[in-house]
Amino acid sequence: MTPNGSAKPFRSGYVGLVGAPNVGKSTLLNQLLQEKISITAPKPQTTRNRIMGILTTEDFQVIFVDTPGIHRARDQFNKILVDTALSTLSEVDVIYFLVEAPDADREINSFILENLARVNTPVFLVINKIDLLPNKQALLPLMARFQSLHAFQAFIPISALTGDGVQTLLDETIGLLPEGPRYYPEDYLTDQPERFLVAELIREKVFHLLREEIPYAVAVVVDTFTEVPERNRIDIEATIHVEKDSQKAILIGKKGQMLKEIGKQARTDIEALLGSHVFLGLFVRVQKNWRKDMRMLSEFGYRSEG
Ligand SMILES: Nc1nc2c(ncn2[C@@H]2O[C@H](COP(=O)(O)OP(=O)(O)OP(=O)(O)O)[C@@H](O)[C@H]2O)c(=O)[nH]1
Ligand SMILES: [Mg+2]
Repeated sequence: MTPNGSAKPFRSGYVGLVGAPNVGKSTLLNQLLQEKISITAPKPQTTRNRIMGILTTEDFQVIFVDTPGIHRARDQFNKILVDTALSTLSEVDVIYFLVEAPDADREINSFILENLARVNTPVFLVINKIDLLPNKQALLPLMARFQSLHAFQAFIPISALTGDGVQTLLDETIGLLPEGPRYYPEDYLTDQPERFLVAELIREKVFHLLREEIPYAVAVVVDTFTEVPERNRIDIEATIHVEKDSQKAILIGKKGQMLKEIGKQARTDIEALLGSHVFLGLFVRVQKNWRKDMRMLSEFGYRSEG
């Protein structure tokens, strides 16, 4: 018997979301799931881990895998991010290669295409951010160019932000999934533990509120997570690690204003995620050059999965 109890075969499989930084991979994951699983920001290299979002219905289960943006990595830390994304390609049933409609011809795309050519997996060219196109006619030459570069399964224009085209993308995807089991219980949304999601929401606020190098120098770790059922509250303490004293000063801000704002915005999102009141205590710590320290990288949850 299939998990849906009918003669119709249950389909399941993995879909990898890859592309250059900032093209909207995480926004698309959240749109597909109608939940905020993966953090987003108008800056490159927001996502640092492989993040699964699980969509289950009576007839199928799709496990979408969000990945860090693929770019020319110049240091060890960024190489780990790119490896995490590239290793996903060989482990999924379907690939979404995302480009942004207003700026599709990014130099890095040729490198991504080289890697797509190595796997025998159907690839959708997902042309995102079509809400920014004043004239949809611009899609035609874009598709013609990409058509000559890879044997894509299909071209699907979407707006991950508004949801336009996303149902079509999903429908086309299900048709390609193999018959298979339900890998995760039906109420599972992600494989990530709550602590990770909480740390990510704090990191997202740093991306939104601070400029230049600060978001890149930040790693967030949840130190304690304590449920206080009699008060219907969860007490969370988290540390924001930075690389230099000067960054710590900026993160805390004048009279602690910046840290307070990060905490306020993060708490709103964390309460929505956990469905509970939250007490959030934030600490800032200098961990000199953590991005160059393999031990710290691994402690903060960044490791090459390649
Ligand atoms: N106008 C518009 N903006 C979008 C759309 N999709 C994503 N964005 C915006 O583009 C920016 C980057 O989105 P992300 O989802 O963080 O991009 P990403 O590809 O996950 O980026 P990295 O994790 O850094 O690789 C954010 O400011 C999003 O709000 C879209 O369809 N239309
Ligand atoms: Mg992302």
